[in-house]
Amino acid sequence: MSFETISVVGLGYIGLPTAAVFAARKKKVIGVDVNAQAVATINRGDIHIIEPDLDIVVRTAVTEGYLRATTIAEPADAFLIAVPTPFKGDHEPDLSYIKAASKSIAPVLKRGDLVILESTSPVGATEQMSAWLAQARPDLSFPQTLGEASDIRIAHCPERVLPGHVLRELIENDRIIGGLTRKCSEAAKHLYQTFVKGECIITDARTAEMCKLTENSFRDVNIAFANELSMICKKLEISVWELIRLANHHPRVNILQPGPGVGGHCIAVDPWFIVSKTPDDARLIRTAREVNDSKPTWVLDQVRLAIGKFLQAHPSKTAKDVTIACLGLAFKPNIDDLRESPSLEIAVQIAKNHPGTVLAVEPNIEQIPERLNGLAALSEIDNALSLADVVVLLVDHSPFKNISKDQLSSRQVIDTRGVWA
Ligand code: SAJ
Repeated sequence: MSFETISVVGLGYIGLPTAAVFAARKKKVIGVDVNAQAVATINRGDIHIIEPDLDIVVRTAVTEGYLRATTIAEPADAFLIAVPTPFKGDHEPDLSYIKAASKSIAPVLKRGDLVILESTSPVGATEQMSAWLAQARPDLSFPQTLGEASDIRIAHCPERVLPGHVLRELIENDRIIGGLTRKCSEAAKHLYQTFVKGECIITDARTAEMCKLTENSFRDVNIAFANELSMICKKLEISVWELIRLANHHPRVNILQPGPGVGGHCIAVDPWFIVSKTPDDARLIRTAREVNDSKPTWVLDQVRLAIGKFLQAHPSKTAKDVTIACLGLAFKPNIDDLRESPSLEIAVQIAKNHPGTVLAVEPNIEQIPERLNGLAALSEIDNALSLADVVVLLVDHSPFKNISKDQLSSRQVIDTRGVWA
């Protein structure tokens, strides 16, 4: 079993780093993406996404000739599919990108090839992908019909890396590998051992699919618990930050931190893949999603209350005279990633509804996001604080931790992250 040429389909936040680490192990890597601009960028040795150190690894891989990108699939010994799996309609998983990726590689598949689905997927998606491939290539045999003797090997190996730490986690994390047969799993394990230093653990495809969904649902449920506590504590006039700190002194309690809601592409999406398959049973998982999704609305209520309090203390002023500073727009601390960010959503809603000035502070970006353009101004921390009557802290970026009590005094402060608690 040898994999000399590896094709990675989908060159985004997971596919590109994965392609780059294979290339760094001197494998010939063909990256495939439908985005011609991204392909051109990569072939120049540049990157189109933001991830620490990825630019250096990609540049080296391209310059040394190990990584090349293209819009049309080419023959390879192994194919890794790392395309998005968003949801559509009422939180139903959208597998259309996996279907399109399967169609794109089917014509170049040959006997002995390995196809791995890396995209986070609902249970059954790997079997579905295999069925799509079989449909497109009736001349080849697949595990669902020929088992261990099949021409093509199929496995699911979910990515589990943390944005911002992708290159380290890709190498160090353990991998769960679920083949449609044992031989499929063994082949995939052999491939990942090219660069993975963590353990490569074999299971079946459905368990591997569910494992990834379970990890992110576990985190979502735990964040929902913290978020629910924050709303309860507000009513009971208790500091949730102190409460959690104290409760976590118990040797078997480890509560996560409340925030303005759950953002990003993963934790706010994946639990729905469990709910949509088993709606009657996944009650806690669904409720956790609803609790976390409702948190931005709760924060907006707190902002309204704070404006009210400010106006009560300044009877000569109207809402038009109130300046609000929103601190942080990213979906989590110390990154510039605004995708599915509850903080950005809250800032947009404030800016749309507040008749006075709204200042957005986001130290990790240089341009006001499109959704805030014309509604709010991007401002430096000190400037925003000197002008603000109401301060809404939305992300615990490191620079916000240095803000002094003086800079906040006589302002209404909503600290959704407990930075100044
Ligand atoms: N958050 C809180 N409170 C907390 C922790 C997180 O409100 O105590 C919020 C964050 O602010 C953010 C959201 O949750 O808005 C998600 O952030 P995160 O750091 O928990 O996770 P992601 O989405 O960046 O990455 C997750 C990781 N999964 C787990 O930790 C179980 C990562 O390992 C996965 O690879 C990734 O999802 C993925 O791609 O699925």
